[in-house]
Amino acid sequence: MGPRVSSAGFVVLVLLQCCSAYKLVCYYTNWSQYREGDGSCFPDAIDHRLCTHIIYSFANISNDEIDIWEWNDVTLYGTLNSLKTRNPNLKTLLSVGGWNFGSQRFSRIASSFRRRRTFIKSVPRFLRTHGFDGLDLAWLYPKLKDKRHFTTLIKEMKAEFTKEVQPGTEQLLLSAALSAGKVVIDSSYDVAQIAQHLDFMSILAYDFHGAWRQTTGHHSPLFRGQMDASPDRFSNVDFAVGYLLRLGAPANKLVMGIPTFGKSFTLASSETSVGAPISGPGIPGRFTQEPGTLAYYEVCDFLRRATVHRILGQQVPYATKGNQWVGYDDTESIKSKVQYLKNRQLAGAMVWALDLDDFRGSFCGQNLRFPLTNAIKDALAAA
Ligand SMILES: *[C@@H]1O[C@H](CO)[C@@H](O)[C@H](O)[C@H]1NC(C)=O
Ligand SMILES: CC(=O)N[C@H]1CO[C@H](CO)[C@@H](O)[C@@H]1O
Repeated sequence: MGPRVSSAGFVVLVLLQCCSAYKLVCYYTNWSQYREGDGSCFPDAIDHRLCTHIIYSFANISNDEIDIWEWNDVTLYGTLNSLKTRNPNLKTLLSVGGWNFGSQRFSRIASSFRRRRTFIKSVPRFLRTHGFDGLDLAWLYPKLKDKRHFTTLIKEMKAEFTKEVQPGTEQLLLSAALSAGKVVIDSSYDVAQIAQHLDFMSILAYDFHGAWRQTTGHHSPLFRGQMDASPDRFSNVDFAVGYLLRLGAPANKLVMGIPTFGKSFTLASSETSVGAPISGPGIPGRFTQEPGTLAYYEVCDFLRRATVHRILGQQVPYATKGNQWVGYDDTESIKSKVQYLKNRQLAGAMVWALDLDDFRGSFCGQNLRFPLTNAIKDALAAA
């Protein structure tokens, strides 16, 4: 009887892992360690049960080979990858590129056969040496002239991963971070082609609205706003997801980005609604120190004595206090977003970033660490 029970248990376990599981892909950023005081986040703060995939961002490329960025990256790679001893199902990826890296350097490597070879050859060795399970390409963003080379890079990288796999090791994973902006999608991605070679694709479904605009607006609305005129009708999660699907991205490879940060503005008048005039970005958060962006834990601080509104059609909240306005996500908007991605039968959710969530559980109440990421996890697991 014993063996029968355990083999039945085994079957159930395999089934659970195989088909019902949504991905929860979580980014960790290498520079969060430098935030002051309680803002400083090291990989050992990460709950090993929270995510299915953790992506360390970012790695550099030097002499056309993948390379560390920070002096202590190798130590942090080790800390991150040691989470896998406590959760053997956890996968870790290393993301290469990012905003500071810039598009031009990627372009130079991807467009030259020789440089591309050098880069691709350097990746499996580097990932294996440091204990990663895969690579995430964060080329932000390829331009029209790079479109073909981006596809080639992905295709050849995948071929290298396929060739590299040894008995007893799993094949390295390959993912990419994709813009959710229609203009970039149109010019930069051969969606159906790249999808074939990627294990999953993360849509950066946020930053739709920022201080470059003259008015307030939410940066990651689920749906189009009532007042959104022509170009703005593309600036929402629903459009981006639908568009990528129409262009041939298989739903089961699309991972929908959910931000654990807000975008803030300084109001130019006493008007505080969506579409109110602004004079610039919001004042920097105490820890993240970046005008116009607040970590969720800084939003929680802001919410004390602030007025909270929900943008009904868009299913996201914003808060105002004095001349400050911030659009952000909370556990309620996350429920709507996760329900949405389930209805669309997507592969799961991506979080940017673990270190912007209330990772200490000391700012947002309830004593719960990672409240937003946990909300995503719970919503994904709910029937
Ligand atoms: C990244 O690589 C480039 C090219 O080799 C190099 O100039 C730069 O200093 C590197 N950045 C860091 C932070 O190491
Ligand atoms: C690619 C990237 O953004 N790397 C960052 C790692 O952290 C340092 C801060 O110490 C940033 O300067 C780098 O830009």
